[in-house]
Amino acid sequence: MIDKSSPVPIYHQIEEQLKTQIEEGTLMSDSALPSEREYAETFQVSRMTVRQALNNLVNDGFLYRQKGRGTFVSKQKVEQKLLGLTSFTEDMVARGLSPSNKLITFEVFPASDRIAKQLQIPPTTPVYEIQRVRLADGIPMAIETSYLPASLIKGLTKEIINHSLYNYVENTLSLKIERATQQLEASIARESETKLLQIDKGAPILLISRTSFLKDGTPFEFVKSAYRADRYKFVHHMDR
Ligand code: 16G
Repeated sequence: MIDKSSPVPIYHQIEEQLKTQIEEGTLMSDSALPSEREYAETFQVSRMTVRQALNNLVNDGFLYRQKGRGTFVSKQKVEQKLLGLTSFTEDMVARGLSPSNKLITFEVFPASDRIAKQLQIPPTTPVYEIQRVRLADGIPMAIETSYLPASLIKGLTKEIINHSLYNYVENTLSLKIERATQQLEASIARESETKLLQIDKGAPILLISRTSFLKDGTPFEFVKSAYRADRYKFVHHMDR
């Protein structure tokens, strides 16, 4: 399995093999890896070489270590294509994952200047503030805080928001969602976020702000989301 005459360093060949096994599911997420000694015997290489390969895979997020317990396979990230304008519910269902929500805040309040500007409404216009933890197969993926003009997105309830906002907007209110502009930046989890996302303080997160518009050009939502960087990656395609 290892080609010692290859110009590719042996630790790199081991890394590639383990990555393939992770991607193909031969090495399942959260399963314990064989010991360095076992790998050294299997690959007929030194333990130092195995350690170097495993260290690199830990640093790249493919594996994680637990003190006194060993090395384990990380969960694969959810790949989000930045192509169409889709909802969280649609994205998860398309991947065969089961979406759920944990509602944190559901209020109506007068829009601040900043939110009014994003939604192109006069300041103090009533807006919903809805904060949800969004989960996939029971694992928290993101905290999403949405602001929606109350006079436009009429009749929202906690029950509706516990399912899909976009489904309600399109199928019940019969409004046509057309486009959105989105910003994506890196950050570090704050105390309040670590609890909701079940991650360590200082863990990396991806911050997204999105303003979405109806067909007639009216902004109907301004959303700020914090995604777990260990569980999510964004992929986009570019034509030239
Ligand atoms: C996505 C959108 C969010 C939208 C939500 C609706 C991003 C960054 N955000 O999470 O803007 O409000 O979907 O989801 O993609 P729902 O229909 O499942 O409630």
